[in-house]
Amino acid sequence: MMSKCFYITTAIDYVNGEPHLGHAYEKVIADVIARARRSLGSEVFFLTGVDEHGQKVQQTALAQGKEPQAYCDELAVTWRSLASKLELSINDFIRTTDPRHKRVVQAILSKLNAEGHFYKANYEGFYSTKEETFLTEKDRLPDGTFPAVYGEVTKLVEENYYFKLGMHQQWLIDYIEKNPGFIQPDYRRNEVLGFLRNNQLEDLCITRPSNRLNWGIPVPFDTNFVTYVWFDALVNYFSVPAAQGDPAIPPALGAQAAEHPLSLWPADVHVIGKDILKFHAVYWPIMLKAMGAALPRQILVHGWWQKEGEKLSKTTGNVVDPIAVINEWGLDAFRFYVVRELAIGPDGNWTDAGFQARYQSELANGLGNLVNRSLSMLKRYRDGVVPAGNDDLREAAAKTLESVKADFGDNQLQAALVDIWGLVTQGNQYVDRTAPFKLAKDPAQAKRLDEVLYNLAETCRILAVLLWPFLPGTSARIYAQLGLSGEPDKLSAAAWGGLQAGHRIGEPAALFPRKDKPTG
Ligand code: ME8
Repeated sequence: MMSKCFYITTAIDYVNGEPHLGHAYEKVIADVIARARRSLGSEVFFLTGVDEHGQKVQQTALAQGKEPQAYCDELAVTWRSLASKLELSINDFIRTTDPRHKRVVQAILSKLNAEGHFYKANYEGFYSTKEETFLTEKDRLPDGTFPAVYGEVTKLVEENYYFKLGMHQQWLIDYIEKNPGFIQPDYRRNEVLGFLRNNQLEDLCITRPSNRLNWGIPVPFDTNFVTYVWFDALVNYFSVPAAQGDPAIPPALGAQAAEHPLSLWPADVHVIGKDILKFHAVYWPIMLKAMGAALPRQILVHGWWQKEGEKLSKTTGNVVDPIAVINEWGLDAFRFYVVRELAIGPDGNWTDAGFQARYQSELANGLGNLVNRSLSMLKRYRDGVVPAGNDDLREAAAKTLESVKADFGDNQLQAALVDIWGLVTQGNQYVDRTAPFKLAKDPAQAKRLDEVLYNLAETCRILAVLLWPFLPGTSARIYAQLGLSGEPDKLSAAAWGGLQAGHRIGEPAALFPRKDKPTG
């Protein structure tokens, strides 16, 4: 029997955008969730990728004298390398120009068209190329202009296909009301409900005439049109399961035969930013309903980052380059800061001073110091050989494990780090309280020193296991310094008493070297 994977996705980034802190943050939180679920024992499928079609890509490619496909191929390399720089444990990387994706979009369009979900109509109005969206009089500012976010707005008259979205409005309201976990956090769910209750849902224009835009997926039943970018992009979550031969996806929706089919759909979590909530919480569920497919179990909405209290902006130079931070401070310092600083939901503010303060106090002086002094003392006083077991810190470790387990189940990543650092602090306080350096001077205290050294080494081992989803590199280094083989990737290994008397540890080394200079 094929068991259902825990299937988690991120938004697919616009390929022509600049990879920045916000993109890296979203991918890191999704990676931590994916690893946390693996640590809990689930089989996980983690998907990310890039969104490649649309007018902006077509225009920029043309301006650079390139074919859009060649232009996208170059950019996709940058995005893939960001994914590897962040050590994302992804199982696949989708590009919306992949043939496996295009055929699923086309299969869905054909089926929905055959079943009467579309109609053709004339549209007359305003269009923002920058946001790839139609605007109405309601979008104008009091002075009659359109907000700057829309860029240049042009007047258009054109014929297009429309998807009958409006008729599903009440169904969607009922669904969201009955399924409180569907959109999280709660205030985002309330925002969607408020929008749906107070506005008449308009039908969705799902095509663009190919004489205006040809960088898109051709509409299979009318080649004068290409597919609207969002109807194309959202389907990525579905086209990968279809390509993996998922039995939940019927052939009419593009399922392919696969030698080793995977059971993925419905997605367990779509991780997205707050700006694309409407697309995921309104359009996507209605598309799936029309397709006769199950809805994703959760849309998990994160907030937006600023830097030093200002909007991230390439033009003003107010940016955080995740790659530069990682090169200077290490990947785990970056992963730690973003997850510890910001819960999934509210907006966040990156400050260089805050980053350095957390590095110094929580990583270097907190975790790094605990592991380094615990293992160095074991090396110095007992030649690196683990003494017989003792239970001073057993209860503290067990309590931490229970809270972390619960946090993982609720995707409460920041809370899990707070809980784990509770144990780090207890470990450091235990060193101060028991003063092993004094015990070592008194031969009559040899047994007590054994007990203390055991508690410290075992706590370090458990910390490695608890930290694996967040700081996989650090966690592997702690394991190696403890002389343990294998990966600390299963939470079940965090039960007290794993270190055996007589085991010889490896070489202690600083996990987070002290840094005195500011970020550049
Ligand atoms: O919207 N802080 O792509 P995108 C946090 N292609 N997150 C941020 C952010 C910030 N300052 N800026 C952007 C798209 N993001 C579409 C998605 S999904 C089927 C198609 C997040 O490259 C943003 O909220 O503009 C989104 O979730 C992701 O980065 C990609 O944004």
